[in-house]
Amino acid sequence: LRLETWLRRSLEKDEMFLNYQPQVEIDTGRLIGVEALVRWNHPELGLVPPVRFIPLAEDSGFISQLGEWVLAQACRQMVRWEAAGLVVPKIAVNLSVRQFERGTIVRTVGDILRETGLAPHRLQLEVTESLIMNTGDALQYINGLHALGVSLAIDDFGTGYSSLAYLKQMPVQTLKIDRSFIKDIHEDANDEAIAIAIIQLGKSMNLSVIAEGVETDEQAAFLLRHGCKQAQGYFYSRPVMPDDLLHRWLP
Ligand code: G
Ligand code: G
Ligand code: MN
Ligand code: NA
Repeated sequence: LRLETWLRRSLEKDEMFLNYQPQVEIDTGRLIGVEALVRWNHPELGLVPPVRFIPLAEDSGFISQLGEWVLAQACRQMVRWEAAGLVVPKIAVNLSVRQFERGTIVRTVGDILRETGLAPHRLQLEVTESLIMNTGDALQYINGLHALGVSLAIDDFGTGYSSLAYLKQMPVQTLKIDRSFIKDIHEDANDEAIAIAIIQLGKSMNLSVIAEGVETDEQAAFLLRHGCKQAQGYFYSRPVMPDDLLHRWLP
């Protein structure tokens, strides 16, 4: 497949880059972190969306290389922002199930933290419910990552099928409410009920909860009213280039 051949060469050709989307504390608007999101700028195709190339990278195994590159790049960027006077409290990086299956994820993350000098508590790894439920040794790897001092978030929470009993054993710190529940939160009573249930679950399990895909003031106000203190979405900022983040958030 042509796209796959191109994808394999994308890193050496320097075609991949990261965007960063702010995560904010709703009531103060304070920057609490960023999520790193990979972008592929292909010379002929232009910007190829991640929904097209991430699954391809996962199927071909290239995701291991790409995932390591993303992690290292994200950690290096944190160090660069700090050198420029902007302390971003934490950076969230998405992990794919295939990066777990190789069994080397704990060592890889440890190596990257050492090489880049980023303090482990400033890195958050995002995993999905399906990654946790479908990886045989998920608990072992998650414990290993936790022991490194990084934090873990469950991405797209509510869309998968995680057993709450299983979740309870995991050293996870954050639930990310999937943006599909936020989108129509004012029109759809089920979405509203689900969002409230996730916020309550987070509270009772002592986890922080962040809402994804917040696009309006009304959505943010709703979340705050129901006890969700953190949000991410176009209402605050799209994913941006590192310098844009610097200029917008430098104190
Ligand atoms: O970035 P976008 O705005 O389009 O993201 C689309 C999807 O691609 C999301 O599900 C996101 O989690 C995923 N994605 C973006 N960057 C990465 C990455 O670095 N690694 C993995 N595994 N997924 C990513
Ligand atoms: O699956 P994951 O949550 O990692 O994916 C993040 C994806 O959500 C990225 O594609 C990002 O560009 C997108 N995104 C972030 N904020 C918003 C938003 O407010 N609205 C919509 N529609 N998408 C968003
Ligand atoms: Mn994510
Ligand atoms: Na998500």
